[in-house]
Amino acid sequence: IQFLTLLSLILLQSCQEKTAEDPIADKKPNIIFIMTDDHAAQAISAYGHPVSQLAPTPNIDRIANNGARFLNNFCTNSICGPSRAVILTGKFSHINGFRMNGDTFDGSQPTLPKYLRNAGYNTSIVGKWHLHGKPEGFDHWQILNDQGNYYNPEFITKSDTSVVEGYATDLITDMSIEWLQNRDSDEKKKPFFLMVHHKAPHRNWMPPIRHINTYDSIKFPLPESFYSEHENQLAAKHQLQTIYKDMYEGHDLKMSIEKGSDSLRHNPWKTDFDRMTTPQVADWNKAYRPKNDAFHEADLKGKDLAEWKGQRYMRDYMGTVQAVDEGVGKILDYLDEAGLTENTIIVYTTDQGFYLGEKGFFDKRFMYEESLAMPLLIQYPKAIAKGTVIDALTQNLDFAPTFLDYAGAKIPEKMQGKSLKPLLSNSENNKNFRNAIYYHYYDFPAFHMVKRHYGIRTDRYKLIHFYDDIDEWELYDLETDPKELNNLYADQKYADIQKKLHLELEELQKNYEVTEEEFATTPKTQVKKAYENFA
Ligand code: SGN
Ligand code: CA
Repeated sequence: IQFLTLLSLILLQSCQEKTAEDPIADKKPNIIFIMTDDHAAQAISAYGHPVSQLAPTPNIDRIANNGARFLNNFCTNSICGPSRAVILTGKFSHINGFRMNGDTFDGSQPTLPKYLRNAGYNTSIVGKWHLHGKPEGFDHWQILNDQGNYYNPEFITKSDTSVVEGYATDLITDMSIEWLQNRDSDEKKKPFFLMVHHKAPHRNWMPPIRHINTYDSIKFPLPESFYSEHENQLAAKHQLQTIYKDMYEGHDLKMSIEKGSDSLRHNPWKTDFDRMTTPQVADWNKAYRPKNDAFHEADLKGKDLAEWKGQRYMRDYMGTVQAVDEGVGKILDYLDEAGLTENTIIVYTTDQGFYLGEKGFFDKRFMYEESLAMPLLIQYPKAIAKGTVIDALTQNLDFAPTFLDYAGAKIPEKMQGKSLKPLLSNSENNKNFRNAIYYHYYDFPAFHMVKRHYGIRTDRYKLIHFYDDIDEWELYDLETDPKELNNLYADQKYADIQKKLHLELEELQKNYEVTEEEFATTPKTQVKKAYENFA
């Protein structure tokens, strides 16, 4: 007994010492949530895809190296506003009510910033909001007007709306750091929750002046499926988001009308360029004029022209990504200097995945891998081991429960996601986390004309139903066909798997409270008109 008493005294003392040594042991973590718009995992070097190795993102990779990299993180609805609404509520689109970009977010509902504020957090959002209406639950907000612009964007605050001169990515980074620096002494007593929401690398991919020429000498490998004919993929056949067919030659590809001119070809939304200052325009034209002149001289046709467009797209896209990466580096450095790194959870993600020429596409929306996947990197030195790799099936639905869990707050039962904390602390096995994910995209008829669809993805298979003006099922075996080019639906060899997936899909819909109302269709005349409008 004496020995045991001695032992427990030693143990008690070592615990006390540990607390004394570590003054932040009981402190709630700060949370910085950095989210870009349309950043393909293929363009983040931590994910190892070949194109990213030619345009690395060393600062974003710091988060992966310091913490965890998720390999199977997905959105529930691959489009901007809906993804943001899922992140704020921890609920699917059909529950939070924001199904497509034109909807207005019901700000009166309970949200992550409101819960965190109740848990004692100082809350802030800087950058893209895109949910219409004003942000609620934030002590401070400074948001882009609607989609926002790359150059000299308009910012809305509680007190006014004004144009701020500069480049959006740099402005959002600096405003975020300024907010951290300028918190008053009362606010500094609280942990913070800061959402840094970039516009980049969203269309129309305007790089900062310092990166207009960064990738000129790089030839990015274009995906094998660049010229896919979408065999047995009816919805893919009818989309309007093919790089070499649907990109606007002026607005998107910055192609001039003729040699020696700076005037752009098709450029329907002039405000992206017209808002630039005279010096910005001069620098811009100085960089693009020689490249465009060389293009005119080459007089490209057919596949050569398509590939030139692919390269111009990649170079501009990667240029916008470089500025994001620099901004992430600046924030990480600031946290280091301010001694905040140890007690801050830093997340890097994007609102949905994106196409860099796979299947010939740009944009997102489809339940195919590139647009379904959301890169997700999380560091928290106190609780996440360096170099952690997580292959569990996770979703943006899980973010809100995760942050509440780390904040020591109760996770509301109505939230439909699950905390990722057990995965990150290695206490739950990846395989047991979730059997399958559910997806539903609604935004049709709309820009790019991707038809409505819903589906299920397991660790190996994917079943999708495209509906509205069509009624088509697609089935993929991701192990044998990771690029999803071979639709196996109705293939007898897969009959059992297909049946099982149908049952699992129904089960998910039941569990997530999906009702018949979610499958409404559009009058045929309206669809026809939209195809004409967007063509
Ligand atoms: C804009 C873009 C589209 C894009 C949607 C939705 N056109 O309309 O290409 O799909 O936003 O993007 S643009 O020429 O105006 O940029 S989202 O990320 O906001 O959902
Ligand atoms: Ca987006």
